[in-house]
Amino acid sequence: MKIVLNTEYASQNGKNEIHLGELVPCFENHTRIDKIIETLQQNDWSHLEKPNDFGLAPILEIHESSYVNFLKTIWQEWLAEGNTNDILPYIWPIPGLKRNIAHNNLNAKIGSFAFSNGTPIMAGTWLSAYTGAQSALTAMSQVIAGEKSAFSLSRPPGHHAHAGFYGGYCFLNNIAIAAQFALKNGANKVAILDIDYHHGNGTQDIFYQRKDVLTLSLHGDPSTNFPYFTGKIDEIGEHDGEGYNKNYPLPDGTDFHLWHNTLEQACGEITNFGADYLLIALGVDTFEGDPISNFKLTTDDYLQVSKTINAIGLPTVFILEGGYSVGPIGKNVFNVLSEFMV
Ligand code: OKP
Ligand code: ZN
Repeated sequence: MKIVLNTEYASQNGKNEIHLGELVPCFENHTRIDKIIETLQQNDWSHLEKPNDFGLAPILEIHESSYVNFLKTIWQEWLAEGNTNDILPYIWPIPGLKRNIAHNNLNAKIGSFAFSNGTPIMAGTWLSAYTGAQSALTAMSQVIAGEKSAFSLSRPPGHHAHAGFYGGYCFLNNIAIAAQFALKNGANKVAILDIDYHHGNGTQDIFYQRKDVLTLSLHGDPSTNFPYFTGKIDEIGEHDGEGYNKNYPLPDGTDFHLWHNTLEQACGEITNFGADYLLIALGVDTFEGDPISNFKLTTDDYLQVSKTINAIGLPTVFILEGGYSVGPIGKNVFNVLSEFMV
C-alpha cells in the first residue's frame, strides 16, 4: 500500500471549540497525525509519499466556486477588519431568518457558509484543507495506476463538508473529490463506505441524486449524535440516486459484535453494486476510549475490520476522518490498514 501524507496537516491549528457549553481545546488537532506517523515508524513504515498537485479543478467538480472562494479569502478579510482570533461562526440564516443574507457583513457571510460552530478557520486553514484534498487525489491516482490500496493520512477531515458549506471539523470533502476523480478517469462506479463514528452527511448529500456512487455510512444514531439532522435509515437517495444511499444508525453503546454484523451487511451491498473502486472514510472514533463518541470497539477489533474490508476484494483507498483518542489512534489506524500493508 502507498501512504500519502498531507504535508500541511499541522497548518490547521484551531484553538478552541465549544463542548457541553464550555470552551475547550480542539479535539481535532495535529497531535492525531503526529501519533499515527510515530506508530507507522515504530512498525517500520517510514516511507510516506508527498501529495502531487492536481490543482483546483477536481475540487470544483464537487464544491461550489463561491464556497471555494470564501475558503480562500475569508481569513484575509477577517484580518483586514482588525481581527486576530480564529474565526468561529455564530449566526446562521436558517429558515425564517433567510430573508436577507447579508454577504457584505463577515459574520453573516461566515454563517451562510457553515452549519456548525466547532470548526475554526485561521491563517493555515485553506492550505491545510487544499493539500488534504490533493493527498486524497494522490492516493486515488495511485490506485487508478494499479496499486491495490492507498491511504491518505490527512487532517482536517472531510466527510461532513457539503458542496457549499463547512462544519464538523471539515472544509473540503476529500473522499467525494477522490471518488469523482476516479469517475472522471475511467471508473464507471465507485462505492464509499463511511466507518467513522459520525454520519457522513456531506458525502451523502453530494451524491444523493446519483447512481454511479454508492454511499454507505455506519454511525451513531443521529437522534442522539452529531450531526443530528441527517443519517436516518429512511434517507435512501432520490431521483436517479434512489436506493444508492444507505444509512446504518447504531445505538449508543454499540459493541463490536453488532457493529461488525452491520459492517458485513454493508460489504454485501458493495459486492452487489459492482464498483470499480472502494473508498473508505476511515474514522477510528468508534474506539471505546474516544472522548466525543460512545461505541465500544477495541484496538484488536480493528484487525478484524481490516480482514472484512479486504475480503471485498476491490482496489481500496482509505481517507482519514475522525478519531480523537490520541494515545491509541496510531495503533487503531494501523490495525485497520494491516491486511493492506504489503
Ligand atoms: C467529525 B468527524 C463536541 C461535539 C461534536 C462535532 C463532531 C465532528 C466529528 N463539541 N462536534 O466525523 O470525526
Ligand atoms: Zn467522526
